[in-house]
Amino acid sequence: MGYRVVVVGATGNVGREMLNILSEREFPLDALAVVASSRSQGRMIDFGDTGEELKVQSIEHFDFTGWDIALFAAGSGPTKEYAPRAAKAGCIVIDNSSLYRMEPDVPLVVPEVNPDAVTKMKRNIIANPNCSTAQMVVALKPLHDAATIKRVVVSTYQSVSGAGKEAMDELFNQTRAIFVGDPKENEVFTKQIAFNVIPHIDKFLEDGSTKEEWKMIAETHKILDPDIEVTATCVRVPVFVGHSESINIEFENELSVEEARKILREAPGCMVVDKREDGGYVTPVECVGEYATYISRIRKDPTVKHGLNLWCVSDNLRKGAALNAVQIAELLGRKQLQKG
Ligand code: 11C
Repeated sequence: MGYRVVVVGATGNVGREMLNILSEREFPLDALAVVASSRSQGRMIDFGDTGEELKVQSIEHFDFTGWDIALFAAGSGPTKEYAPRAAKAGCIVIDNSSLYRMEPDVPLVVPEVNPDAVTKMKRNIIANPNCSTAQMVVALKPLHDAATIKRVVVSTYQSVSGAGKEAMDELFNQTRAIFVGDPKENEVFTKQIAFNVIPHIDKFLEDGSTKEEWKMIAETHKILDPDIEVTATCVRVPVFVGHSESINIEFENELSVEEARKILREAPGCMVVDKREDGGYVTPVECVGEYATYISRIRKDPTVKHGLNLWCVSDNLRKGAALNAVQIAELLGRKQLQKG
Protein backbone atom coordinates (compact mmCIF):
# COMPACT_ATOMS: atom_id res chain seq x y z
CA MET A 1 0.00 0.00 0.00
CA GLY A 2 1.26 3.46 -0.88
CA TYR A 3 0.40 6.98 0.23
CA ARG A 4 -1.11 9.99 -1.48
CA VAL A 5 1.45 12.77 -0.98
CA VAL A 6 1.33 16.49 -1.76
CA VAL A 7 4.47 18.66 -1.91
CA VAL A 8 3.54 22.26 -1.15
CA GLY A 9 6.09 24.86 -2.26
CA ALA A 10 7.39 22.38 -4.80
CA THR A 11 9.22 24.94 -6.94
CA GLY A 12 11.49 26.23 -4.13
CA ASN A 13 14.90 24.97 -2.97
CA VAL A 14 13.44 22.64 -0.33
CA GLY A 15 10.38 21.56 -2.35
CA ARG A 16 12.57 20.37 -5.22
CA GLU A 17 14.77 18.43 -2.80
CA MET A 18 11.63 16.83 -1.32
CA LEU A 19 10.77 15.52 -4.79
CA ASN A 20 14.34 14.28 -5.32
CA ILE A 21 14.32 12.47 -1.99
CA LEU A 22 10.86 10.91 -2.42
CA SER A 23 12.14 9.50 -5.69
CA GLU A 24 15.61 8.43 -4.45
CA ARG A 25 14.19 6.64 -1.43
CA GLU A 26 11.37 5.08 -3.48
CA PHE A 27 8.82 6.39 -1.02
CA PRO A 28 5.66 4.27 -1.48
CA LEU A 29 3.40 6.59 -3.48
CA ASP A 30 -0.11 5.97 -4.75
CA ALA A 31 -0.30 9.56 -5.99
CA LEU A 32 1.90 12.65 -5.93
CA ALA A 33 0.74 16.25 -6.38
CA VAL A 34 2.96 19.31 -6.63
CA VAL A 35 1.52 22.57 -5.43
CA ALA A 36 2.85 26.14 -5.32
CA SER A 37 1.64 29.72 -5.54
CA SER A 38 -0.62 30.62 -8.46
CA ARG A 39 2.39 32.25 -10.20
CA SER A 40 3.82 28.78 -10.86
CA GLN A 41 0.53 27.12 -11.85
CA GLY A 42 0.90 24.98 -14.96
CA ARG A 43 4.71 24.85 -14.79
CA MET A 44 6.19 21.38 -15.31
CA ILE A 45 8.76 20.16 -12.78
CA ASP A 46 10.86 17.00 -12.63
CA PHE A 47 10.07 14.23 -10.22
CA GLY A 48 13.70 13.61 -9.24
CA ASP A 49 15.53 11.80 -12.03
CA THR A 50 12.64 9.46 -12.80
CA GLY A 51 12.05 11.24 -16.12
CA GLU A 52 8.50 11.94 -14.98
CA GLU A 53 7.27 15.53 -15.09
CA LEU A 54 4.60 16.89 -12.79
CA LYS A 55 2.30 19.83 -13.43
CA VAL A 56 2.24 22.45 -10.67
CA GLN A 57 -1.20 23.13 -9.21
CA SER A 58 -2.18 26.33 -7.48
CA ILE A 59 -2.39 26.12 -3.69
CA GLU A 60 -5.38 28.45 -3.75
CA HIS A 61 -7.59 25.87 -5.43
CA PHE A 62 -6.07 22.67 -4.08
CA ASP A 63 -8.41 20.34 -2.19
CA PHE A 64 -6.52 18.28 0.40
CA THR A 65 -9.41 15.87 0.96
CA GLY A 66 -8.29 12.28 0.37
CA TRP A 67 -4.56 13.09 0.52
CA ASP A 68 -2.55 11.35 3.28
CA ILE A 69 0.52 13.56 3.75
CA ALA A 70 1.38 17.13 2.77
CA LEU A 71 5.06 18.09 2.89
CA PHE A 72 4.97 21.87 3.32
CA ALA A 73 8.00 23.92 2.20
CA ALA A 74 6.10 27.12 1.64
CA GLY A 75 7.29 29.62 4.27
CA SER A 76 5.29 30.83 7.23
CA GLY A 77 2.79 33.07 5.38
CA PRO A 78 1.22 30.52 3.00
CA THR A 79 1.63 27.79 5.64
CA LYS A 80 -0.48 29.77 8.10
CA GLU A 81 -3.24 29.98 5.54
CA TYR A 82 -3.17 26.50 4.01
CA ALA A 83 -1.71 24.05 6.55
CA PRO A 84 -4.74 24.22 8.89
CA ARG A 85 -6.95 23.66 5.87
CA ALA A 86 -4.97 20.52 4.90
CA ALA A 87 -4.96 19.23 8.50
CA LYS A 88 -8.70 19.77 8.82
CA ALA A 89 -9.25 17.79 5.62
CA GLY A 90 -7.53 14.82 7.32
CA CYS A 91 -4.16 15.18 5.61
CA ILE A 92 -1.08 15.05 7.89
CA VAL A 93 1.04 18.17 7.44
CA ILE A 94 4.81 17.89 7.85
CA ASP A 95 5.82 21.53 7.95
CA ASN A 96 9.25 22.94 7.27
CA SER A 97 8.45 26.51 8.36
CA SER A 98 9.03 27.87 11.85
CA LEU A 99 5.31 28.55 12.35
CA TYR A 100 4.27 25.59 14.52
CA ARG A 101 7.60 24.38 15.93
CA MET A 102 7.20 25.66 19.45
CA GLU A 103 3.50 24.91 19.84
CA PRO A 104 3.14 22.37 22.66
CA ASP A 105 0.68 20.15 20.80
CA VAL A 106 2.80 20.02 17.63
CA PRO A 107 5.64 17.47 17.71
CA LEU A 108 9.02 18.80 16.52
CA VAL A 109 10.77 15.75 15.16
CA VAL A 110 14.21 14.58 14.08
CA PRO A 111 13.72 10.85 13.48
CA GLU A 112 17.21 9.88 14.71
CA VAL A 113 16.62 11.79 17.96
CA ASN A 114 12.98 11.78 19.09
CA PRO A 115 10.98 9.46 16.79
CA ASP A 116 8.39 8.70 19.47
CA ALA A 117 7.29 12.33 19.50
CA VAL A 118 5.18 11.65 16.36
CA THR A 119 2.78 9.67 18.55
CA LYS A 120 1.97 12.95 20.38
CA MET A 121 0.49 14.48 17.24
CA LYS A 122 -2.91 16.01 18.03
CA ARG A 123 -3.68 18.41 15.18
CA ASN A 124 -2.45 16.46 12.15
CA ILE A 125 0.60 18.73 12.11
CA ILE A 126 4.23 17.76 12.70
CA ALA A 127 7.02 20.33 12.52
CA ASN A 128 10.44 19.97 10.94
CA PRO A 129 13.23 21.87 12.75
CA ASN A 130 15.47 24.61 11.47
CA CYS A 131 18.34 23.22 9.39
CA SER A 132 21.11 24.30 11.75
CA THR A 133 19.33 22.63 14.69
CA ALA A 134 18.63 19.37 12.85
CA GLN A 135 22.24 18.50 12.09
CA MET A 136 23.43 19.58 15.54
CA VAL A 137 20.96 17.40 17.46
CA VAL A 138 21.79 14.37 15.28
CA ALA A 139 25.40 14.74 16.48
CA LEU A 140 24.55 15.63 20.09
CA LYS A 141 21.95 12.93 20.83
CA PRO A 142 24.27 9.89 21.04
CA LEU A 143 26.84 11.87 23.04
CA HIS A 144 24.15 13.09 25.44
CA ASP A 145 22.96 9.51 25.96
CA ALA A 146 26.53 8.49 26.80
CA ALA A 147 27.74 11.27 29.11
CA THR A 148 24.91 13.86 29.65
CA ILE A 149 25.58 17.18 27.98
CA LYS A 150 25.56 20.20 30.31
CA ARG A 151 26.38 23.02 27.90
CA VAL A 152 26.89 23.59 24.17
CA VAL A 153 28.61 26.57 22.51
CA VAL A 154 27.94 26.50 18.77
CA SER A 155 29.10 28.79 15.97
CA THR A 156 27.56 28.21 12.56
CA TYR A 157 28.83 28.81 9.03
CA GLN A 158 25.58 28.71 7.06
CA SER A 159 25.24 28.52 3.29
CA VAL A 160 23.14 30.97 1.31
CA SER A 161 20.68 28.28 0.13
CA GLY A 162 19.13 28.46 3.61
CA ALA A 163 17.84 31.89 2.60
CA GLY A 164 16.30 30.66 -0.68
CA LYS A 165 16.94 30.69 -4.41
CA GLU A 166 17.24 34.49 -4.66
CA ALA A 167 19.99 34.41 -2.06
CA MET A 168 21.89 31.83 -4.12
CA ASP A 169 21.49 34.05 -7.18
CA GLU A 170 22.79 37.03 -5.20
CA LEU A 171 25.96 35.17 -4.21
CA PHE A 172 26.51 34.02 -7.82
CA ASN A 173 25.81 37.38 -9.47
CA GLN A 174 27.73 39.40 -6.89
CA THR A 175 30.78 37.14 -7.18
CA ARG A 176 30.76 37.44 -10.97
CA ALA A 177 30.14 41.20 -10.83
CA ILE A 178 33.13 41.75 -8.51
CA PHE A 179 35.33 39.70 -10.86
CA VAL A 180 34.37 41.77 -13.89
CA GLY A 181 34.80 45.03 -11.95
CA ASP A 182 31.13 45.99 -11.90
CA PRO A 183 30.08 45.46 -8.24
CA LYS A 184 26.36 45.08 -7.53
CA GLU A 185 24.37 46.30 -4.53
CA ASN A 186 23.13 43.59 -2.14
CA GLU A 187 19.36 43.07 -2.12
CA VAL A 188 18.74 39.82 -0.24
CA PHE A 189 21.50 40.09 2.35
CA THR A 190 22.16 43.09 4.60
CA LYS A 191 25.81 43.31 3.46
CA GLN A 192 27.92 42.00 0.59
CA ILE A 193 27.97 38.18 0.78
CA ALA A 194 30.52 37.48 -1.97
CA PHE A 195 34.02 37.18 -0.44
CA ASN A 196 32.57 38.08 2.96
CA VAL A 197 30.84 36.61 6.05
CA ILE A 198 27.79 38.10 7.77
CA PRO A 199 27.13 37.51 11.50
CA HIS A 200 23.39 37.87 11.14
CA ILE A 201 20.67 35.36 10.17
CA ASP A 202 16.97 36.12 10.61
CA LYS A 203 15.77 39.11 12.62
CA PHE A 204 17.35 40.70 15.68
CA LEU A 205 15.82 40.07 19.12
CA GLU A 206 15.80 42.49 22.05
CA ASP A 207 18.76 40.88 23.82
CA GLY A 208 21.03 41.35 20.78
CA SER A 209 20.84 37.75 19.62
CA THR A 210 19.11 36.75 16.36
CA LYS A 211 16.05 34.59 15.80
CA GLU A 212 18.23 31.92 14.14
CA GLU A 213 20.33 31.72 17.32
CA TRP A 214 17.20 31.58 19.46
CA LYS A 215 15.80 28.77 17.28
CA MET A 216 18.91 26.64 17.82
CA ILE A 217 18.45 26.96 21.59
CA ALA A 218 14.66 26.57 21.81
CA GLU A 219 14.44 23.73 19.28
CA THR A 220 17.31 21.78 20.89
CA HIS A 221 15.43 22.04 24.18
CA LYS A 222 12.21 20.75 22.64
CA ILE A 223 13.77 17.94 20.59
CA LEU A 224 16.57 16.74 22.84
CA ASP A 225 16.59 18.03 26.43
CA PRO A 226 15.46 21.31 28.04
CA ASP A 227 18.26 21.02 30.62
CA ILE A 228 21.07 21.47 28.10
CA GLU A 229 22.40 25.04 28.11
CA VAL A 230 22.98 26.21 24.56
CA THR A 231 24.53 29.42 23.29
CA ALA A 232 24.82 30.08 19.55
CA THR A 233 26.34 32.52 17.06
CA CYS A 234 24.93 32.09 13.55
CA VAL A 235 26.91 33.35 10.58
CA ARG A 236 26.20 33.40 6.83
CA VAL A 237 29.12 32.42 4.62
CA PRO A 238 29.59 32.53 0.82
CA VAL A 239 28.87 28.82 0.30
CA PHE A 240 25.95 27.71 -1.88
CA VAL A 241 24.85 24.53 -0.07
CA GLY A 242 25.91 22.90 3.22
CA HIS A 243 25.87 24.31 6.72
CA SER A 244 28.92 23.86 8.97
CA GLU A 245 29.08 24.13 12.74
CA SER A 246 31.87 24.36 15.27
CA ILE A 247 30.43 22.74 18.40
CA ASN A 248 31.95 22.91 21.88
CA ILE A 249 30.35 20.48 24.33
CA GLU A 250 30.68 20.27 28.11
CA PHE A 251 29.55 17.00 29.70
CA GLU A 252 28.44 15.97 33.15
CA ASN A 253 30.50 12.78 32.93
CA GLU A 254 33.82 11.70 31.46
CA LEU A 255 33.81 10.91 27.71
CA SER A 256 37.09 10.31 25.95
CA VAL A 257 37.73 11.31 22.36
CA GLU A 258 38.03 7.62 21.44
CA GLU A 259 34.67 6.79 23.07
CA ALA A 260 32.99 9.76 21.37
CA ARG A 261 34.37 8.74 17.99
CA LYS A 262 33.13 5.15 18.43
CA ILE A 263 29.69 6.32 19.59
CA LEU A 264 29.32 8.74 16.67
CA ARG A 265 30.51 6.13 14.15
CA GLU A 266 27.65 3.86 15.23
CA ALA A 267 25.00 6.58 15.63
CA PRO A 268 22.11 6.81 13.15
CA GLY A 269 22.54 9.60 10.62
CA CYS A 270 26.16 10.31 11.59
CA MET A 271 29.27 9.75 9.50
CA VAL A 272 32.66 10.30 11.12
CA VAL A 273 35.50 11.49 8.87
CA ASP A 274 38.29 12.46 11.22
CA LYS A 275 41.78 11.58 10.04
CA ARG A 276 43.79 14.32 11.79
CA GLU A 277 45.76 15.00 8.62
CA ASP A 278 45.60 17.41 5.68
CA GLY A 279 42.14 17.05 4.12
CA GLY A 280 41.04 14.44 6.68
CA TYR A 281 37.79 16.27 7.50
CA VAL A 282 34.58 17.10 5.65
CA THR A 283 33.77 20.50 4.13
CA PRO A 284 30.38 21.72 2.85
CA VAL A 285 31.04 21.04 -0.86
CA GLU A 286 31.53 17.35 -0.05
CA CYS A 287 28.24 16.99 1.80
CA VAL A 288 26.02 18.34 -1.00
CA GLY A 289 23.45 15.76 -2.10
CA GLU A 290 24.26 13.47 0.85
CA TYR A 291 22.02 12.28 3.68
CA ALA A 292 24.54 12.11 6.52
CA THR A 293 25.59 14.57 9.16
CA TYR A 294 29.38 14.50 8.91
CA ILE A 295 31.54 14.85 11.99
CA SER A 296 35.21 15.74 11.94
CA ARG A 297 37.88 17.34 14.18
CA ILE A 298 36.75 15.50 17.35
CA ARG A 299 39.12 16.61 20.09
CA LYS A 300 39.34 17.30 23.79
CA ASP A 301 38.55 20.72 25.21
CA PRO A 302 41.08 20.88 28.04
CA THR A 303 39.63 24.11 29.51
CA VAL A 304 36.75 22.29 31.26
CA LYS A 305 36.57 19.05 33.28
CA HIS A 306 34.72 17.01 30.62
CA GLY A 307 34.76 18.79 27.28
CA LEU A 308 34.95 18.02 23.56
CA ASN A 309 35.09 20.08 20.37
CA LEU A 310 33.88 18.90 17.00
CA TRP A 311 33.11 20.08 13.47
CA CYS A 312 29.75 19.14 11.99
CA VAL A 313 28.67 19.53 8.35
CA SER A 314 25.46 18.59 6.56
CA ASP A 315 23.42 19.40 3.44
CA ASN A 316 21.00 21.99 4.85
CA LEU A 317 18.43 21.38 2.10
CA ARG A 318 18.47 17.63 2.86
CA LYS A 319 19.00 16.65 6.52
CA GLY A 320 18.19 20.24 7.45
CA ALA A 321 14.88 20.22 5.59
CA ALA A 322 13.66 17.87 2.83
CA LEU A 323 15.26 14.61 4.00
CA ASN A 324 14.12 15.11 7.57
CA ALA A 325 10.56 15.75 6.33
CA VAL A 326 10.55 12.59 4.21
CA GLN A 327 12.03 10.60 7.12
CA ILE A 328 9.12 11.81 9.27
CA ALA A 329 6.72 10.64 6.56
CA GLU A 330 8.46 7.24 6.56
CA LEU A 331 8.14 7.13 10.33
CA LEU A 332 4.41 7.82 10.06
CA GLY A 333 4.16 5.02 7.54
CA ARG A 334 5.84 2.64 9.97
CA LYS A 335 3.48 3.82 12.69
CA GLN A 336 0.52 3.36 10.32
CA LEU A 337 -0.27 7.08 9.79
CA GLN A 338 -1.51 7.88 13.27
CA LYS A 339 -3.93 10.70 12.54
CA GLY A 340 -4.70 13.11 15.35
C1 11C B 1 18.97 29.74 7.07
N1 11C B 1 18.36 28.19 8.82
O1 11C B 1 19.99 29.07 6.85
C2 11C B 1 17.86 29.18 7.91
C3 11C B 1 16.79 28.68 6.99
O2 11C B 1 13.49 28.40 10.39
O3 11C B 1 13.37 26.98 8.81
C4 11C B 1 15.66 27.96 7.65
C5 11C B 1 14.79 28.84 8.48
C6 11C B 1 13.81 28.03 9.28
O4 11C B 1 18.78 30.85 6.62
